[in-house]
Amino acid sequence: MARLEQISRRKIKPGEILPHDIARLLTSLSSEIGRQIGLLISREGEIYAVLIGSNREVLIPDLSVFRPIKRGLRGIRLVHTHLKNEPLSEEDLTDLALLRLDLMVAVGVLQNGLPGMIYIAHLIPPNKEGKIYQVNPPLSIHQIDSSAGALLETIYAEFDAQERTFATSDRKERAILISASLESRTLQEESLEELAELSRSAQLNPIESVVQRPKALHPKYLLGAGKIKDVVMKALQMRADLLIFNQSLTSLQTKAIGEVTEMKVLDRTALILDIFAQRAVSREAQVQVELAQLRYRLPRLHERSTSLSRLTGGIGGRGPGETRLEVDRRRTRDKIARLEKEMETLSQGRAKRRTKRVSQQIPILSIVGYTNAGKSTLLNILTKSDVKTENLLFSTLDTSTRRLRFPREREVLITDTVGFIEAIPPDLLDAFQSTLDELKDANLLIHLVDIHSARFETHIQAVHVILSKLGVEKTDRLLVFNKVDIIDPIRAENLCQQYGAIGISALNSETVGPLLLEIEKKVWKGKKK
Ligand SMILES: Nc1nc2c(ncn2[C@@H]2O[C@H](COP(=O)(O)OP(=O)(O)OP(=O)(O)O)[C@@H](O)[C@H]2O)c(=O)[nH]1
Ligand SMILES: [Mg+2]
Repeated sequence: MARLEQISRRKIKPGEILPHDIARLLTSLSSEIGRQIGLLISREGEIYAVLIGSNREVLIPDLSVFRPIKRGLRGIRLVHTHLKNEPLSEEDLTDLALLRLDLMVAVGVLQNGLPGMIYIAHLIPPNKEGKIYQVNPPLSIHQIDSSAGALLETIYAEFDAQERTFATSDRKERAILISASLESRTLQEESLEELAELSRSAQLNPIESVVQRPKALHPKYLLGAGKIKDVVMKALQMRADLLIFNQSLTSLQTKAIGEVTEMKVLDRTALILDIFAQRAVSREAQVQVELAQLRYRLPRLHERSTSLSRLTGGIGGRGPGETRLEVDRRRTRDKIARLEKEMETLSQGRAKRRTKRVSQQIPILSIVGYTNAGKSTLLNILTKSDVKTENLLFSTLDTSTRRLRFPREREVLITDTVGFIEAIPPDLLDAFQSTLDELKDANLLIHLVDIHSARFETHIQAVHVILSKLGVEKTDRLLVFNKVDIIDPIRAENLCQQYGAIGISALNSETVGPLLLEIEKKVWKGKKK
């Protein structure tokens, strides 16, 4: 024991991996007591802890006092003995990766208690091959001075350089997107592309996608346990801040995944709600979004534990509801009741406006469609307005109504509203009921489709499903294919013919002539004035 204490007071020169005399002390002691001995050594050469393990492993204490894990390396290395002079084990390498150690070193113990081979592995910065660490060829104790010292320098330099680019490149939270489902890989990948769009719309930076198609979904983590470990390693290596699942997670799953990964965990619904919370401007939109958020959280409240308290602001904790995470179910229910009342008052105003509009007997057109189809752009070009348009999902939450004049003193009201999405969260649809009720007044629905999207057919289907849910499936409809300017003109023509659609580019007023004629035909059904 005295000899151990003697070690712990030693200082190691920075850049030196392990002095010979310490190596010899470690191996002789280890062989005497028949247990592994480990040293945690800081980048500065300080011995932070001496660890005594079993004959097969040493347990590493909490290292959180060292650099935060988000930085490339933790600034500490583990040197430990291997009683059978065996190479680094799978667990050694996992520890290296999960704890972001500077180095993992095993010193083999020979039968006579002298040092055998030295096994060294280290992490490597993110690379195309997705390699996480490098296991070096074993060295003898005599080789360790010359080659090994330089190794540390190189590793530090590489990671420091990388850190500088990370620090300056972007401050958006970095997300790993995950899909685990029994659906085909292709379908999952396509759907993940939309999740990437959603996360960009939420001001996040999607940096990586993980797809798994297991035989059966893991009840606790959705992903298999091995895959979860891969995800954590990837997340650490790529400095990800959060995981976003494309599938709905139960409250227990969110909690379990949060605990094993020590990361923020969101599912698609939470992400969509977050985008809505960021975008809501009018009081009505704010109330609707908050209602949806509270209803989503209500069944999850009893599960609140460390995984949720780790949501320190930022995504998922944003929006008008964030402090509400603190309140219990009853208070949440009270709040829901209060908001529902407020919503009622707000909808009364809306209802009055609606009645007035309907009584004016001006035909009403509604532009409906998948989010980002170009609905607001179309409204703008038809009515020379300036509703905000953006290449982001869900840029519009509030309904706008404008007058559109036709020749012969005819006019219609045309409205643009919130976009639709596949598998729209039911809480959201419920909450937006009063906004979407306006669709019931429409004499004609213009179903606008972004024909440039590879998934336009899925989009069309999703819109049909939602229109039926809203009970307006019987309203007259015009199918309009938008963004024909960015696809091959022949393909555009063929698709329009195949689907009986009108092709336009909402960016170019010269292309909307046929649409206007068709609207006139449909609305006035050949009535002459
Ligand atoms: N190339 C091209 N881009 C278009 C066309 N129409 C709209 N866009 C672009 O598509 C993006 C989305 O347009 P918006 O009008 O905001 O779409 P939206 O349907 O209102 O979307 P949400 O309100 O988010 O549901 C914007 O970047 C537009 O500039 C078009 O005909 N051609
Ligand atoms: Mg819009």
